[in-house]
Amino acid sequence: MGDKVSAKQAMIESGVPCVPGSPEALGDDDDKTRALAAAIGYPVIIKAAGGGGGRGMRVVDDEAALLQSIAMTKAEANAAFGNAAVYMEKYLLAPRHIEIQILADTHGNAVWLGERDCSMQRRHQKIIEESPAPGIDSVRLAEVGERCARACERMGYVGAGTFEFLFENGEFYFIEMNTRVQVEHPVTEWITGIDIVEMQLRIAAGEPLPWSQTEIVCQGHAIECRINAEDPHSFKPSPGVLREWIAPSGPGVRVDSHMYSGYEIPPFYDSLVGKLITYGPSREDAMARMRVALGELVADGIQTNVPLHQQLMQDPAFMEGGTSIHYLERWLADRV
Ligand code: MV4
Repeated sequence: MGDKVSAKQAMIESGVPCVPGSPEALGDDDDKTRALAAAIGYPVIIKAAGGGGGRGMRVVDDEAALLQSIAMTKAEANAAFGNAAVYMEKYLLAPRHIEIQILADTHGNAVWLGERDCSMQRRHQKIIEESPAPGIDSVRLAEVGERCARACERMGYVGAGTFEFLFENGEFYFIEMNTRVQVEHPVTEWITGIDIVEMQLRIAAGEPLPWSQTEIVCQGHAIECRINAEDPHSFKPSPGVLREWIAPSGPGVRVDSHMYSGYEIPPFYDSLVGKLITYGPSREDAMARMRVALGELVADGIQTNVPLHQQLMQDPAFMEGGTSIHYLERWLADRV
C-alpha cells in the first residue's frame, strides 16, 4: 500500500506505540464506523491515508458530525492525493511533537540517535527544534527508540529516517515516518557528534554502521532556530536584496545558510533562508548562547523572524520547556 495506514500497521507489528484508532481504512458500514468512534471516544480525527504534513485531516467532536466529516475528508483526499482512503484516530488535545532519528544500513542494522522536540510550529511549519526533548523519561524514550530501530530492521529500511510521535501524558504515539534527512537534523548531529549526511553517503556506498547502539551517546543540549525571510508579524514572505548579512559565530554556534551580503532572495521558494543552531552543556546554556547569537545576526534589507525568536527565547513557558504543538499559535493570537 505504501500509505499511512500500512505504515501504522507495520509499527503496531513492531511494538511501536500508536494512537488508538481504526486498524484499517474506514469502510462503507456506517454502523461499524459509528461503533468504532464510540469505542475510541470523541473527539476523533479523520486522516487521509495518502496525506501528510497536516493536509487531509478533520477533527470530529461528536457522532452528529461523524459521517459527513468522513465524506468531506474522503472527497478532499481523493482530489488532493488521488486516494480517497481515510482512517480514524483518537484526537489528542494538546500533545507535543517528538521525533526519533534513526540510521539504518544495507546490512540489516539500525540505531536510533536520540529524539527531537519540534513542538514550536505554526501552520505545520516548525520554527524551533531542540534535542534532547525537555523533561521526557529517558527509560521510556529508550524503549521507544529501540522499537523504532527494530522496526527499521524488520522493514528493511535503509538510510536516515525519522519516526514522528505525538507525546501526551508521558506516552508516545507514532503518527508518521519521514523517509529523508530533515531540516532539523543539526541538533541531533551536535548532541551525538554524528554527521548524518556523511552517514547517508556511507550507507549508500554499502558501508556498515560503525557503531552499536551502546556507543551512541547523547551529550549536552542543542537548539535550532529557523531563520525565515518574512514579516515577523504577518508572516508575509520578505524576498529582495539582502544588503548586509553577518552570521554569528564562535563556540557553540553553527549557522547553515547560503546567504551573503548582496544576495537576492528570490520570491519563488519558501521563506527559510538559514538555520541558527546553538549548543551548550545544558538547555539553559544553549538558550543563553541563542540569545546572544540572535542579537549578533545581521540581515539588513529584508525582514526576518529573528525578533520572534528573541521573544520566544525569553518566554517563560518556552524556558520552562514542554510546550504543546498549539502553544505558538495561541501565543501569537494573544500577542499585542
Ligand atoms: C494528530 C493530532 C492529534 N491527534 N493526530 C498534523 C500533521 C500530521 N503530521 C499529524 N497531525 C496531527 N495529528 C491525532 N490523533 C494533531 C496533529 C497536529 C500536529 C501534529 C504535529 C505537529 C503539529 C501539529 C499541528 C496541528 C495538529
